[in-house]
Amino acid sequence: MSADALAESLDTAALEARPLPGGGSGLTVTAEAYAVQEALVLRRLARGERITGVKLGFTSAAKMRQMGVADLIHGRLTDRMEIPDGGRYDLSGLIHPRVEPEVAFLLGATLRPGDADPAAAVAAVAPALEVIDSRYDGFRFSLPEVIADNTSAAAYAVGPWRALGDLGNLGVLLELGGRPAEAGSTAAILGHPLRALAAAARLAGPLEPGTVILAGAATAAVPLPPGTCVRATVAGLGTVQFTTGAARTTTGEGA
Ligand code: OOG
Ligand code: MG
Repeated sequence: MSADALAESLDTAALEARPLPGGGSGLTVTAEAYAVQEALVLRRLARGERITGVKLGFTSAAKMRQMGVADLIHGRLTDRMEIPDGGRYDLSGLIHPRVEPEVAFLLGATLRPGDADPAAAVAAVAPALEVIDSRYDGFRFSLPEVIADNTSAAAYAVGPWRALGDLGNLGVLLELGGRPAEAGSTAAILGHPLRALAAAARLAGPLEPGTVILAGAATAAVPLPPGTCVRATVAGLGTVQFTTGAARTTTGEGA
């Protein structure tokens, strides 16, 4: 299948909340997978969406273990994916959403591949939540397939921005309905979240001022239930939260 045809099938799977079988794409080459991702993102832009940032995936051992892959990947974020901090997020159009706690960077200057001091381009940092919703049945996919699927990106929320301080080893807590679901440390993100910044520059740069960069989940992702307050706290950085609305009405999930 051509990149455009694969992008169309992933786009339709997302729009209709009907997953595709993983392993069926025939994709094996990373560069081809990114070409599909680009075609998929272009379809969103053609619908009037605007790129807001970049996300990294599989920057922590917890995520690599959970998903059975071992390579850094990157995807694009758009304005349609934004959930306001403290807001409500409707699950009805989703397949099998999961949520994970992250750290977000906001660029104040252009970040270029190979920049000696990527932190110098950072205007602010914040706790973040990412919602992922693989367009493949049961979240089962090859690495090229998840790249093509814009790295499972579905939505994200960012807490209050604050000046960049030492992010090396901050406690990370994910709570669902007031109960702890996952706990970890920012050190799980490539050993230090600033490494994710350098990786974003290398893989997706140059990145313009105003770009949001999600550094990748510090813990495994957990299923996102309806009618629940979801909160991530990063010690010293603060808290971000949203409340989920209705679940989808049709079933599309695999075993
Ligand atoms: C892919 C997305 C990975 C992260 O933070 O590691 C990711 C997936 O797990 O389906 O966003
Ligand atoms: Mg993520």
